[in-house]
Amino acid sequence: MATIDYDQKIPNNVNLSGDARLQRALEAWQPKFLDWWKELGPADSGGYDCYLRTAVSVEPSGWAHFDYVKMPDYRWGIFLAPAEEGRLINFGAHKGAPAWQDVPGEYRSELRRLIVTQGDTEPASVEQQRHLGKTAPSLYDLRNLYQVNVEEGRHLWAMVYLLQAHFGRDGREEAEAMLERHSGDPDKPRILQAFNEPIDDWLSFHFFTYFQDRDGKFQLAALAESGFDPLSRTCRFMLTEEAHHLFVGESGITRIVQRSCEIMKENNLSDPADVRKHGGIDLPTLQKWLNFHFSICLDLFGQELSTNAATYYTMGIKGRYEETKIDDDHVLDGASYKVPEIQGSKIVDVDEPALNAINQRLRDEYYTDSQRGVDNWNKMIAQHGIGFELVLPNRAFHRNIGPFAKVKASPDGKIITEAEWDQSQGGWLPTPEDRAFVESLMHAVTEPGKFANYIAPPARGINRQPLDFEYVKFH
Ligand code: BYC
Ligand code: FE
Ligand code: FE
Repeated sequence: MATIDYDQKIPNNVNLSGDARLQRALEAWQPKFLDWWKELGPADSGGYDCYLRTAVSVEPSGWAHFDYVKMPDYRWGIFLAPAEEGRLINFGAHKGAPAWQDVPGEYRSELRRLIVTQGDTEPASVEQQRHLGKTAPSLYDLRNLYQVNVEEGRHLWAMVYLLQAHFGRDGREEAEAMLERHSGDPDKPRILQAFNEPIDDWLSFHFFTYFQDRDGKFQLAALAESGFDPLSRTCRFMLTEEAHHLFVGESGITRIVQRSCEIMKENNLSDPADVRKHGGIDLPTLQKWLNFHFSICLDLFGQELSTNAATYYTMGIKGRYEETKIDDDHVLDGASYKVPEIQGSKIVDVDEPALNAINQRLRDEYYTDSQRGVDNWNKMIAQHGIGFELVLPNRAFHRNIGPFAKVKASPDGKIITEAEWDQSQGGWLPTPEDRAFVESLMHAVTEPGKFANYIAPPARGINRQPLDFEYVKFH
């Protein structure tokens, strides 16, 4: 079960050759995927040899193989985590029953909707990041970008497999539609708003992989609890790949913070304008990017009170984060959870039925997890003797979904007027001038072992290779 068959057109550990109809359907979709990759995947990357990891097994020990791969020749495949014998549905109305191996007919449309929403984000992120390869701050970073991109492509395969294997004709139609919606397309945008924002500079990329891939971690973890076993197994394997994406984001921001601090110390600077003159990204600018990316990601958890989420939970198709480690009845009858509400000019936490607060609970857990990296960045700033702290903005700041979408709030959580917002937002979110400045720093560095001035080298290379390893070979 654990070995992956690479002799097939589509590498897989799901015995695809044993299901001719499904194999045909997926092999018919494959060239469409490749056309999409060539058109909307990483720009101008065709023909580069890139030092990438490919999954060769789904065992936690040693599943990755590293080698040079030409970008469009990456072997996108279908990999499920090993089945757990006797796995049960662990929450909701069917708690205690055996996990479903087939789609339960009465929950078909809800399950399809979750899989489609999850699948849609994967190619969206590749589209958002498609121009970054031209301005990578090093070969090491370029390789990490491409690694993330090919794995997001594989995550699309993961969801398309579920659609084609379990949803018949509408599954095939949804698989086509995944390649028809495009990030930022005014007529056919991606489903979730944060996936329609362009990611055109490397500060945005690192915040994206820190914050937006972290939404991926929490959503995939909630789907990994699903009573629909194929979805659970798919998500469990995706999470092992996701860990690297989060590493790229966290270490990327750490390196940018480090470099900004070094520039300040070496030149005895305190004025952000001077940091910019020395080619560094000043800390207040980092804070604006943080405010933007974190706030749009809070929206990805849906409404604070959601009957959709309650329904998914009771059906047993989407659970909570680490559902089985939670000490309660896993049915949530009569249970309550604190949910923020706007009362006049104040934000108050009120008790609401826990079932309706499933999205809010996941957002709270995301908030706590996001804080960890911020604390580490602040430690680094303090170690340089600099008096500045990065902070996560309040959950009410710059929201587009839920009750906070109707009001304006400052990053510290005060409800303010439209006029106050108009006056202050330039100090909180990236302005066109800020974006132009950050873009002015974006130049490709292609000499092995060299890094752009605004970002420190990483602590170590990839797969124990040295920092001056030729991670990407151009031809
Ligand atoms: N934008 O009841 P609610 C990843 C809609 S990231 C636009 O709260 P629900 C990745 C909503 O559809 C992980 N619309 O909704 C990361 C609903 O519409 P209807 C992606 C939104 O369903 C980086 C209405 O508002 N995976 O993998 O409970 C790189 C009411 O809202 C938004 C998933 O998201 C929004 N932000 O919650 C690559 C998991 N939010 O019914 C990849 C699957 C809500 O009124 N998705 N709406 O027409 C879900 O579980 C749910 O769809 C959501 C929304 C949690 C997203
Ligand atoms: Fe993904
Ligand atoms: Fe990811």
